[in-house]
Formats: sequence, structure tokens, C-alpha cells
Amino acid sequence: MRILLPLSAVVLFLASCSGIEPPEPYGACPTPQQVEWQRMEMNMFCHFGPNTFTNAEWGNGSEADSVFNPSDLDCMQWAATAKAAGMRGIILTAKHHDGFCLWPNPESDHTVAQCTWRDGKGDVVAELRKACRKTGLKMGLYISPWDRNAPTYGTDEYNNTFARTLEHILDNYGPVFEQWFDGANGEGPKGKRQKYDWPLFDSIVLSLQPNAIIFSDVGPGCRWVGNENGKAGKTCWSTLNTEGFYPGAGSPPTDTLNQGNVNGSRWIPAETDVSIRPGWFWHPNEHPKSLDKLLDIYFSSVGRNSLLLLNVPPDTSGHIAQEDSIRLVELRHAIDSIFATDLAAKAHITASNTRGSNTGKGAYNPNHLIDTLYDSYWATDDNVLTANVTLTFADTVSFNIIMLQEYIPLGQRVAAFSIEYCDFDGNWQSLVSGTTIGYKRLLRIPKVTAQAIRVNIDKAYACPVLNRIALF
Ligand code: FUL
Repeated sequence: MRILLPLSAVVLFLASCSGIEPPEPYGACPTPQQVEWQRMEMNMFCHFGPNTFTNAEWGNGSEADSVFNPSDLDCMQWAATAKAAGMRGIILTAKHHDGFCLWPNPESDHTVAQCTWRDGKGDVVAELRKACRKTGLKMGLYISPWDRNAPTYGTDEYNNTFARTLEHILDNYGPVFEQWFDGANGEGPKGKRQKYDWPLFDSIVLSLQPNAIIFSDVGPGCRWVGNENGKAGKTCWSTLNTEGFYPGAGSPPTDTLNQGNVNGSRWIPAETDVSIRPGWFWHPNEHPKSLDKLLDIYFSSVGRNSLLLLNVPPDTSGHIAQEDSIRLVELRHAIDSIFATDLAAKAHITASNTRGSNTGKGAYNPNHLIDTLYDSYWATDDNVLTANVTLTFADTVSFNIIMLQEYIPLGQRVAAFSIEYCDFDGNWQSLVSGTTIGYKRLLRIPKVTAQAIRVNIDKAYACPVLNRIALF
């Protein structure tokens, strides 16, 4: 008997013969925008406003408009500095807690339009927008809901005023890659606190800037890392349970923000915000951190599955101070020289299991771990949750940094790994172990010389999917 199949079934059958299906995504997964955001790795934060001129960290909102008076604002210099430092974007405090707006916001009478600076015609947000366009950087905005100047703060009306403020800036100054919502919620000018309408604020951001990542203590786009010291957790899940929580006082405990929740219900990766100086705003008596300290911060943020948002505050002239820009260029040179040569690139690689292939070849073969293509990866069969990869070198290699990357578009799957190396005498020795990998995990170790290394995936919630193993 002949059975006639519909054409679509034949096409599907042929397609499944020609290639092995990729792994199913596991758990909460990132949106394409969140993947793009994570791959930015390092952005610059600029705290700038009346506090820059009053030598304060938190203005009380009663500062005279005339206080804001940069002598030689140069947003191109900020952008050029960020670019030279290898940053991909700049996030500006368009409005901090004092309420002063760095753009002419029609919803407020405490803005650049009320300043003597440039006869009230100045607009820092517009200038930064222009500089970012010229240099190919993305622009993000910090707009504080806490407002110590707004007369309606503490009433329902304030939520509408703040909503219109968001509408004005997001409609006129985009595209905005990240909207930064600080959870701080103190008293306004009338001694009242505000109950923020977060769903309203988020919906405005997403309707006007659908590609923007919304930062807050609990996302929805990315989350606070739980400290301002530059340290993501050694265990750092990009997933978080947010039910019942809200930004600010209602957020999860800081160690939860630091480490995320294993199998958390939503993909809300950690962003590590930290200042190059002790304060967020520029102060004449403060100086940038040392290069070593900044490198430590890089390894404990980017190197722990987090994005680094490094604050570099412009001074009263409207420039980034020379000592800060020199330090940033030093940081870039150091990072470039550390990661210049991947010693794993010429290794011979084998894996204990390769998805759909007994021979270790095919679409998911372990050689993808040493190519630099983002979307190619090694994966195991669905039922194989522990596996190892061995890299053997023609000549011995000496290294003190190991880089591991999971292919996060398919979720964060690995919960434990360990690494061994084969010494001069051919003995396998333990080297280092850890828990999560995520987008990128960097491990600094005492220098070793090895004939081979083995990366063991000791625990995973779904078949491991890794796109990079590198040694430096
Ligand atoms: C905090 C604010 O209160 C600080 O002034 C600063 O803006 C920092 C990034 O976030 O919550």
C-alpha cells in the first residue's frame, strides 16, 4: 500500500535528516535586546548636575538654577574618552534626586532652561545625543523618580508628572539603549514620600523605546548587583524571581540581587554600577581608583556574568578630568594586552560527548569553543548533563587566566564546573572550580604551564551549551 504524505511533512522530514536539532532553550531566556546589551560588557556612567558644582552627592532640590554652570561643556570629550576606554555606551543622570533636569523639561521649572548658563538655551542631553551619534556610542538615561524639588512629590499627581517627563525625554532624545531607574525613595520638598507607579513608568519606556533595557533593583531589563563596590557574585545567575518585589525598599535582599536565583522565573541579568572615584559626582578632593583596583573590578563584574557600568563624573568645566581619562586609557591598554593572544586557539580539542555525533564532528563540535564566532557552540546530547572537554597543546602553554562562555540565547544552564591541567610529567592536577558561567566567566589563577587542560561540566540543568574556552 502506498501512503501519500502531505508535502509539508516531507519537507520537515528532509530538514530533520539534514541537521541535528539545536538544544531547546532552558528556563527563562534573554530577549535579543538583552543579549545585545550583555555583549556591550562595559559602559560609562556620567553623574553630572548641580551636585557637581555644590560638592554634594545628594542635592536637596532647593539649589538655585544658576548653580549649574559648566564653563566649557564638551560632551564630545566624554564620548571620545568612553570610546578610547572601549565602552559601548554612556548613561547620563538627566535628572538626579535634586530634580534638576539637564534638558528643557516642560514638566519642571528647575531645568537648564531656567539657568543663566548659555542664557537658558543649553541642553546637555541633546549634546550628549549628538556626541554619541558621532562616535557610534549608544546613549542611556538615568531619570530619578525621587525628586526633592517637584512640588507635587508625594501625591498621585506626581506619578503623572513623572510619566509626562519620561514621555518628553524618551520621545525627543532617542534611541535610548538603557533606562536607569534608581530605587531611592526619600522625602520630597513637602516631607512626603511617593508611592511610585512602576507599571506606568515601565510601560511608557517600552512604548516609546521598545528596545531599551530597563534597569532597576528588579529589572525588568537588568537588575542592580546589590552593592556599589564593583562585585557580582561568584555565583551569578541571570535569572531572578521578582514576584512580590518592587524597586527600592521592596526589593529582594542584596545577596539575592548579587547572585540571582537559580531557575529564577525571569531573565534579569546583573549590572555592576561602581564609580571610578569614591563619590558618584565629581569632587575636587577625590581621585580615580588605581589601575589594579579597576582591573579587579573588571574581573569581578564582566568576569562574573555581569555588565560593568563604570561611573566617570565630569567636572565643573564640563570635561572628564585628565587623571580619569588617563586611567581609563590605561585600563583599556591593560585589558587589550591581557586578552591579546588566546593560547587555546591552536589546541586540539575533544569532548566526552558531542551533540548528535559519535565522531565528535558535526554542527556542535567542540572546535566551536575556540573560534571567535558568537553563534557557534559546542553542545551535548539532551540527556548528557555532565561532560568534559580536553584541550591538548602541541607545545606547552603558560597562562593565568581562563575564560568560559555559555551561549546565553539558550539560557543559563551550568551550575558547577571544574578545570584540571596536565603537568610536565603527564599528571592531571586540579586547577580551579566554580559554579555559574553565564555570558562570561573569567578566572584568575596562579600561572601554570600545561600540556593539556580539561574543563569538566559537573552539574547542568540542561545539556551544556558553551561557545568559548580561552586561555591568556
Ligand atoms: C544611588 C543614588 O542614590 C546615588 O546618588 C547614585 O546615583 C547611585 C548610582 O545610585 O541609589
